Amino acid sequence: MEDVGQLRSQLLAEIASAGDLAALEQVRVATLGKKGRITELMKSLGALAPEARRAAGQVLNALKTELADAIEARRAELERTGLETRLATESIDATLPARPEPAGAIHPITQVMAEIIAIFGAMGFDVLEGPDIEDDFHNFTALNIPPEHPARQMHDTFYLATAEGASKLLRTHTSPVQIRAMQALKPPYRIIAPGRTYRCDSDITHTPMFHQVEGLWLDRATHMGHLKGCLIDFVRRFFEVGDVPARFRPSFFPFTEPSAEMDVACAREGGELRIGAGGDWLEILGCGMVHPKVLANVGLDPEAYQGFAFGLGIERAAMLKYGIPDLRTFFESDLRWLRHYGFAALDVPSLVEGLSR
Ligand code: 2U9
Repeated sequence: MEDVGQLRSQLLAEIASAGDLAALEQVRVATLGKKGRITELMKSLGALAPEARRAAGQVLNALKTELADAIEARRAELERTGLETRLATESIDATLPARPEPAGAIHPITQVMAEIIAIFGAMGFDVLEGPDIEDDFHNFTALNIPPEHPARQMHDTFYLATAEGASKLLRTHTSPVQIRAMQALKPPYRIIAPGRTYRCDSDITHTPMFHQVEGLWLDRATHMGHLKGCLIDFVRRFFEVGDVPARFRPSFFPFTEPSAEMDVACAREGGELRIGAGGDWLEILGCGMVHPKVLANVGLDPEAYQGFAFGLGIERAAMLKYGIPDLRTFFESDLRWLRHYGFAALDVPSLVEGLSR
């Protein structure tokens, strides 16, 4: 017991003199750890006679508790003085400016979509959105593309498996947005539908997901002249050219009659494309007068209403305007590409009331 008294004084002194948390931990392990002094003593109790074992056990247990408490108290003290030291010696300069955030960039798709919306918005078009997952009626049938129509092959469609059997699909164009609008609204209206579209197609000039803006102007007497004026105005503003020779080439779409593709004059000079003048033509978009059958399909009287529609690919528009050579890079998520072709946030499109006015 005398030895125990001495050991107690010694260990309490070691605990009190531990100068930091690491030194205290060393003392704890050497005292109460698996091979610590107290632990070893506890193990040696087995050799004693039962009476002596009980008495010594009580003393050692009390000592163990006392030492554990002392270690805890010292730990709390060291933590508190450590914090006080840091508060006394370290300082924060609250007047320093914030570190600059890594600057993000607006993706060219987002930028061009905003530019197109700004131009048509200024002409009085409203922006509408619809679901990416569509049904056969809104994506095909209502647009005068019945089940066996060869035009369905123009759209390599992603079909979704459904329990009901009625197939759902990823919209192959944004036209179903206009169909939904025509079912819900009473003409006259001017609407554009920008958004993601999907076709099962993948090569240098096709990605399975791409973006379109389609437009629809429906009234009682909207005609081909309105179509031409509106789209020529759009092209001038979008490409920021004062004037641009344009031509409307007859074409075919099941949902428009007549249908046309719009070309603008351009010049190709040493790999550079200049839009607005020159001896070459560049296809920009498709358009036409809404087919009477499409009007009838949504319950409108084709004798009472008529209007024009158009559609253009946003990636293609971005490539032409900003000289981006490869379609697939739009979706590779390469930050170096985005830093090169992206736009600063709040970079207002130099548009709407810009050069062409
Ligand atoms: C309704 C009626 C008519 C939308 C139109 C086009 C012509 C067209 C293509 C351009 C490039 C799609 O992205 S692209 O491959 N679009 O050429 N789109 S007319 O006509 C409509 C739409 C909705 C109710």
